[in-house]
Amino acid sequence: MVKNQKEEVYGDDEEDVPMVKVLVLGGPRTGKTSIINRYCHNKIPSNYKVTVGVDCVSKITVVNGVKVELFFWDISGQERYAHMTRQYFENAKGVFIVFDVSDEKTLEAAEAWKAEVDNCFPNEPIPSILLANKSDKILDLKEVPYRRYDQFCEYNKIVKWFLTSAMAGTGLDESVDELVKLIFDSNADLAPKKPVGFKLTSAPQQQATTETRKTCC
Ligand SMILES: Nc1nc2c(ncn2[C@@H]2O[C@H](COP(=O)(O)OP(=O)(O)OP(=O)(O)O)[C@@H](O)[C@H]2O)c(=O)[nH]1
Ligand SMILES: [Mg+2]
Repeated sequence: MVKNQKEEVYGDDEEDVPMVKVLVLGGPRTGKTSIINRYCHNKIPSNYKVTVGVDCVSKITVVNGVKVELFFWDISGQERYAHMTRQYFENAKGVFIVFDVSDEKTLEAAEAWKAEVDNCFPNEPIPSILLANKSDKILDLKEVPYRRYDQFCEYNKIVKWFLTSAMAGTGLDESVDELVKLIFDSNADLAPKKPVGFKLTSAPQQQATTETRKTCC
């Protein structure tokens, strides 16, 4: 028999769900599109298909018990689209900067992208996290220069970095959770509100905590 149980409801009303724009930036072929597709659709990366300009994918998820709709803006790393992509920075609340941990040269592009973000938001820095992607290509994780990436983040005013693999699906939930928490910390209007009440639900929980939707803000 399925018993009823109490569950705290935070922003359960569809209208209460905060919408949060997250930029995903970095050099070409570092895995930005793959990360988004893996996180939002659990799709395993396959052949490279360049992102033409920008794309946007959204997903509703729950962080700290709060429902939030994340809009991932996938910005092409190709220089040839640079003239059109910067305008999409507006109203972003958080940033992922991606590099390929198996090709350290891509850190240079990561630094340049972070500088672009800083130019765009000179007065109110927005939370930024570095994703060291393609970690599945590293045979021995002891080879990862942890200290160097810490210093890179410190120097470029990036809060934290995570090892991720769109291929293996690792590090993605953790990095998204962390970014959303940082966004809540720096945006009082988005931060979790007090519970509005209680709702009777069936146990065990059968509802998925995430939904996906492809649309733009
Ligand atoms: N091994 C491995 N390959 C990956 C991973 N993530 C992405 N790739 C591969 O890397 C290539 C580039 O991935 P994309 O996600 O298209 O790269 P992107 O950063 O969006 O590239 P642009 O759109 O040109 O800016 C593809 O062939 C992916 O299959 C990963 O975590 N591990
Ligand atoms: Mg892409």
